[in-house]
Amino acid sequence: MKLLVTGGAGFIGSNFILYWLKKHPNDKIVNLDKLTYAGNLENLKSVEKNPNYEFIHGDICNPQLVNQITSNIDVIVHFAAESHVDRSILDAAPFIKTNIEGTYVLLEAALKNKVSRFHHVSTDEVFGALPLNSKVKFTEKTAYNPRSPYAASKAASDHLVRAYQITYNLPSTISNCSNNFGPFHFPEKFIPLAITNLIEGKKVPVYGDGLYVRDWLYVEDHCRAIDLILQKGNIGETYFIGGLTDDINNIEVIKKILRLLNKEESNIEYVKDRPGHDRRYSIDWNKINKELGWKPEHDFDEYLKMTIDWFIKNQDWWKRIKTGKYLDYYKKQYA
Ligand code: NAD
Ligand code: TDX
Repeated sequence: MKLLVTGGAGFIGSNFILYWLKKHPNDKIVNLDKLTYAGNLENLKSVEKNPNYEFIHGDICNPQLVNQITSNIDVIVHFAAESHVDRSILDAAPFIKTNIEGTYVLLEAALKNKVSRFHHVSTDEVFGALPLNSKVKFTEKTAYNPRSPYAASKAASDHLVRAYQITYNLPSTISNCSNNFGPFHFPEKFIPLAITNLIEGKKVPVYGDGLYVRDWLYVEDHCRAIDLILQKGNIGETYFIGGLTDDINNIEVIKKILRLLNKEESNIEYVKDRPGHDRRYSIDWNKINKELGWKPEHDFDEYLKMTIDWFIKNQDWWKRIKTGKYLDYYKKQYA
């Protein structure tokens, strides 16, 4: 089988490529990535010489390029996106372009070249915010209610994928997952930002009251779920992928990281809240469990520790990122 992975130099895409080549060593992967600030080929050093792996530097918004690459592809796994909520609040334009137009370009090429599967990687953020102190979870039947430019652009891309499936019979599947964490996580996101700031002797910026709740999913569990959806998932279906945390808020997450790094709570710095900050996400992953037999396997505490160890061992990786334009962004965001 030959897969086109878009955004394969990003956090989840690179973890997926490493996972796939290990699990399915006879498959071929083409990685199409624009190498924006979030794309990093260092993540893929261990496979760059693998004859079954090919990297193409390019933009998913380029129809000629995408059409040409897709001509001999069986399966598309679409990760490429602008992915950081705070950046979408500073400037929504690249989110509209890549997440909406880029998905449209890929869908057209998938249709034209008759791929056997288009798998779209989406997020729980498209469903908006749940109240605190409730047991309500997002399910595959929850109505869309995106509240940030990022979430709105991902919602639009989900709608396009579904429309192409219904209107043109494009064989597609969608997964909406919760917050991933693990190796190669870009240090603008909460957990890697906290770990790397603390290692550098800096404080951790916590938005608002810090009582915001996310569902945390170890990235390898996510990759395994996509694998199952590709093997056994039903065309036209959406599957939710969630983790093992049970309503843990940002302050609790930080306190765990502080403990594991032997740091004081005085390293928490409350800063201005994110506009439109979604209070709580919680994912019901019963459908994928019942229909495909998937469940998350990586315990949060254990894999948070593993992730911290990874960041301690791979300081060159993130220290090279936390320079230049990253610092300009950091200054603007946390001014
Ligand atoms: P990321 O920001 O780490 O990586 C995105 C990758 O896409 C980068 O390599 C970037 O260079 C590439 N890219 C961006 N624009 C492109 C373009 N126009 N053409 C080609 N490549 C382009 O993102 P991530 O955290 O790995 O997220 C991957 C996907 O998973 C996204 O679609 C995101 O919405 C979704 N998702 C992420 C999470 C999470 O917790 N990180 C949770 C749910 C869903
Ligand atoms: O400095 C920070 N301080 C802080 O308190 C940052 C960067 C975040 N936060 C809070 C905001 C959220 O409540 O931490 C929580 C997690 O924030 P992010 O890491 O920015 O993730 P989130 O906004 O939840 O979105 C993530 O999960 C869903 C990914 O970035 C998205 O790509 C994915 O769709």
